[in-house]
This record gives sequence, structure tokens and C-alpha cells, in this order.
Amino acid sequence: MRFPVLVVAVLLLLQACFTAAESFALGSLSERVAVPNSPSEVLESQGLTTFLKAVNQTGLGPLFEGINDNFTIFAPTNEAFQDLNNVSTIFANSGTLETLILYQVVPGALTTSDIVSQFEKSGVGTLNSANNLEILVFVRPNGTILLGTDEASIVTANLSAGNSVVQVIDRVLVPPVTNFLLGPTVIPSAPSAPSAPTAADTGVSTTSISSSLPQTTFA
Ligand SMILES: *[C@@H]1O[C@H](CO)[C@@H](O)[C@H](O)[C@H]1NC(C)=O
Ligand SMILES: *[C@@H]1O[C@H](CO)[C@@H](O)[C@H](O)[C@H]1NC(C)=O
Ligand SMILES: *[C@@H]1O[C@H](CO)[C@@H](O)[C@H](O)[C@H]1NC(C)=O
Ligand SMILES: *[C@@H]1O[C@H](CO)[C@@H](O)[C@H](O)[C@H]1NC(C)=O
Ligand SMILES: CC(=O)N[C@H]1CO[C@H](CO)[C@@H](O)[C@@H]1O
Repeated sequence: MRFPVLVVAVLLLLQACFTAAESFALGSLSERVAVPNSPSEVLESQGLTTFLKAVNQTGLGPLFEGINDNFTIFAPTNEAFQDLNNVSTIFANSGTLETLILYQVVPGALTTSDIVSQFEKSGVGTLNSANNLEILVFVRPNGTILLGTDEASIVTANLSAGNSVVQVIDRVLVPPVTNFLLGPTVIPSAPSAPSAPTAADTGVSTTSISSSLPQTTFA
């Protein structure tokens, strides 16, 4: 009777090995699923170095590290930054840069279909809540989504980043703030720059926006 017992023991051992190997494989798979990329990792893997440099230059880094927050990040390509008017002026003022970055981020994780179904022909509110800024959403007959008065389109859609979504866009969304280039250090009642968009241009009231600019000094 010893021989069959040994066979059974060997079989049980083999089975245990296979089960262990199987659960090891499953374990490492679920581990990969359970540790999602943070938005900053996704931005980095997409090569969006100018946007990341802009984020680094402000105190907004932690906003892009969380995997539990749920945001939609409209992340402009490096080429989009090259095409941005006054880009060196913008990067020279951390407050202006922060105003810009907060305007590219929306609360809630939105896929392209969410953006269309919830916000078509209206505006989606951004994290630039101090200025109460929205991004206008239009959809072309062929389905292309246009964002903001800059008419940015999404070039890489629905990148999942923790609980957030990254939508890569081909133009930087310029905040519709009258004295945007001067940054938030400016006295709110200062006369607007001649080149700044008017309410008629943007379809957004800039009067209330400029008067509610934060007076924080970014040293
Ligand atoms: C942003 O800062 C982090 C460290 O704070 C650094 O590792 C990273 O290379 C920086 N990225 C860019 C694009 O400057
Ligand atoms: C911003 O760019 C426009 C167009 O290139 C230019 O006319 C204007 O002088 C620039 N303003 C600043 C403050 O750099
Ligand atoms: C983004 O994801 C949504 C929801 O899964 C999907 O309906 C939509 O087609 C996706 N957009 C693109 C451009 O892949
Ligand atoms: C949608 O139409 C616009 C012009 O109206 C065009 O520039 C764009 O390439 C089209 N996109 C697709 C995906 O067909
Ligand atoms: C799952 C989750 O955290 N959902 C939240 C995402 O953000 C929106 C908007 O801020 C909240 O309403 C959801 O509760």
C-alpha cells in the first residue's frame, strides 16, 4: 500500500506546485492592475515634457501624483507649447503658469464620450475655480471634439491614470482672463491689455473673472 500513497503524495505535491505557480501568475497580474500609473507617470510616458516642466515650475506637482483623485487632464503636446503665443512670458511668471495649468484640468474623470454627452455646446468647469473658468466644448459634424476658443482637439484619448483620465491635446487652452499674461500678482482693477480677448471674442464674461483674480504673490 506504500507505493500508491507515495504516488498520491507526489500528485498532491505537483498539484500544490501548479496551484502555487498559477496563483503567483495571477498575483503578479492583479498586482499590476492594482498599481495604476499616476497622472505624472502617464504624462512622462507620453513624452509631454513641456507640460511637466510647467507643472514642476509651479507648486502644482502633487496634483498630478495622486492615483485616487479623479480629474481629467487636458495635456498639451510639446508642439502645442511651441505654438503658444507669449510662451516665454507665461513661463517667466509662476502665477501665470499656474493659472494656465489649472485651466487644463477638470474635476471628474471624463472619457471623450462623457465630454460630448455632458458638455457639448456648453462649458466644462476647470480647477481654475478662483476665476470660475470653463472650457467650451464643440463637436464637428464628423465627431471631432473642439475645446475652448483655441479649438484644441484631442490627439490621444482616454489615457487612464489612476482614477484620472489624460486627454492629450494639440493646442494649449489659454485661460479667458483679460490680464492673463500679467499673472495673478496684478491689481485686479488694472486696465486690460489691448491684445487681450474681449468677452465677445471668447463668449465668456471676462469682467467678473478679472475682478476675482487672486492677489497671491508668487515669489
Ligand atoms: C519634474 O520634477 C521631478 C522632481 O521633482 C523630476 O524628477 C522631473 O524630471 C521633472 N520633470 C521635468 C520635465 O522637468
Ligand atoms: C504676446 O504675443 C503677441 C502676439 O505675438 C504680441 O503682439 C504681444 O506683444 C505679446 N505680449 C507680451 C506681453 O509678450
Ligand atoms: C473613450 O472612451 C469612451 C468610453 O469607453 C469611448 O466611448 C470612446 O470611444 C473613447 N474615445 C476614443 C477616441 O477612443
Ligand atoms: C473632421 O473635419 C475637419 C474639418 O471640418 C477636419 O479638419 C478633420 O480632419 C476631420 N477629422 C476626421 C477624424 O475626419
Ligand atoms: C469615484 C470618485 O471619487 N468620484 C468622484 C470624482 O469626482 C467627481 C467630481 O469632483 C465627484 O463628484 C465624484 O464623486
